[in-house]
Amino acid sequence: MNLLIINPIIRPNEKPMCIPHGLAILANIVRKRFPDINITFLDINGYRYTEQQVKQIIRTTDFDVVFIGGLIPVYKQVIDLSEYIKQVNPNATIVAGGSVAMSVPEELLRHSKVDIICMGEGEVTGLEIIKTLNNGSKISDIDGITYLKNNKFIKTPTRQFIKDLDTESALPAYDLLPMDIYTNINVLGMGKEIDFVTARGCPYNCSFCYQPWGHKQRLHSIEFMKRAIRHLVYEYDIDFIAFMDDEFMANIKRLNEFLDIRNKYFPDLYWSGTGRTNITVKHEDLIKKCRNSGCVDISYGFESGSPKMLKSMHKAQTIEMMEKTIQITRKYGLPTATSFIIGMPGETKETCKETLDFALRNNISLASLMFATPYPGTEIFDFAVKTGRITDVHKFALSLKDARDFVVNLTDDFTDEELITKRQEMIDLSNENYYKFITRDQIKEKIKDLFGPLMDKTNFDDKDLENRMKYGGIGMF
Ligand code: B12
Ligand code: SF4
Repeated sequence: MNLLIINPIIRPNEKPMCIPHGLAILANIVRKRFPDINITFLDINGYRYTEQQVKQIIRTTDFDVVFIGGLIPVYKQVIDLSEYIKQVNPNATIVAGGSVAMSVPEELLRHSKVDIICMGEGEVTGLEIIKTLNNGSKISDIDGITYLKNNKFIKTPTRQFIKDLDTESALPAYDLLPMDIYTNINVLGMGKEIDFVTARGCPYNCSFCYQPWGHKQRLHSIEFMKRAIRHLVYEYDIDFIAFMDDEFMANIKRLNEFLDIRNKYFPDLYWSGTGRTNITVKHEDLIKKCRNSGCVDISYGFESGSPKMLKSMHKAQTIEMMEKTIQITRKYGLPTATSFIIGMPGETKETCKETLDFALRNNISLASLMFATPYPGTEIFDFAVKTGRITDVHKFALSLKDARDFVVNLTDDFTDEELITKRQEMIDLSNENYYKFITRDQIKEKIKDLFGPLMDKTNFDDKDLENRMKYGGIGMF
């Protein structure tokens, strides 16, 4: 059997930034379990192939099964690619997974030539699909999938989450990816950098977040992390890892263990992670330890400066926690990488003013102010459907891009134009204030201080600095 795995383009206007973890993990698992299967990994995102190049590769590749996946903004690409694949090879079976498929399964099946959707984690389901297609047995026996039969949706029983990520999942098949491209990003960190995911599931329940992996966090063990980091450092010369977990800091014990192995075995490794204010305010000692253990950035979803909005998002965080987090962050010379949302249900001019006042009071930038976007599978998506703001899910999915792009107005207090103008005004006013307190040279000094000797290895220039400041993250202190 020949398997073609396709990774569509994410954020076409930026350099490819993130490893396609889901698809590359599946590639590794399939080849371990079925060594005879010939795998072609078509990484459109990594190589940024043109449409013509993609078509040519598809035409000239032998395949019986196609695995395709990604985030919801690749919805249109999945539809278009599936059409083309079936033109070239009508007998191929197309299997889609990831949030683009499992958050809108019925729409995708109806509007594309996708045959099967994997409704959850792909490690076990993906293998079962391959096995079933290989030996010609019935797909109806596979748990965790959805498909169309005689124009009716069939949803097989839900598959349980895998229990042990270490043994039931795997590292991505890095050797099938253009690692030179992925490790030369220079947006998140410095030197040769890569992103990595060490957990699934999140204990929280924010109304704008799509959380298919449940509320119990499942973690890779520290031994797995050690092996993975060793592989990345020795095989790919990695200097910097961005931990993209939903909540990298949620498990204090594992975080401590990670800091210990970093200091013992990888003292030259720099890293960034995702944090949460309720944890930071209780564990200042840990933030200090992070800073002394190669951490250059802990990013926080602040979301709003209005207590009312925080409550309605179920953020489980208070304004006091956010302010204390900024103090702690500054105390240890870390950047104030905080993201905000404008336009949630219930947002008013008054709540926007509270957010702006929060930013001005704390001298932070609102560079990462996103539009509330009801991604399918979230609580605010249900709200948008219920209130008639989304009437055609397929059309809506086609329109989805980045959360910096406005798609639908969830407020009653703003017109679309007012909301778009308000966002820009808040970004501009907060930046105007922020740059009164810090100069570009001071920012550069702080970055130098964070990255130490790694700075000398890279060509850090003004363009690089501008880019980092524009998108928030490492560049705002
Ligand atoms: C890293 C990341 C990114 C990266 C890109 C990742 C990539 N693949 O290239 C970047 C930073 C670019 C990004 C951007 C965005 N992201 Co993002 N991102 C993530 C994050 C944190 C990790 C993704 C990951 O690697 N997971 C680990 C792997 C192992 O999981 P997986 O990909 O889902 O794969 C598993 C299964 O889904 C399945 N599977 C996947 N594909 C396939 C295919 C087949 C055939 C099969 C059988 C199975 C299968 O098997 C895999 C193993 O179990 C997730 C949150 C999360 N925890 O997943 C959000 C997440 C995917 N992102 C999300 C969103 C909303 C966005 C943005 C739209 C947000 C924004 N601010 O604009 C943008 C998209 C911008 C754009 N224009 O496209 C949402 C998705 C919502 C949705 N309904 O699609 C998530 C779930 C965050 C959240 N909790 O809300 N993101
Ligand atoms: S936004 Fe972050 S904390 Fe909230 S549910 Fe999603 S992953 Fe968890």
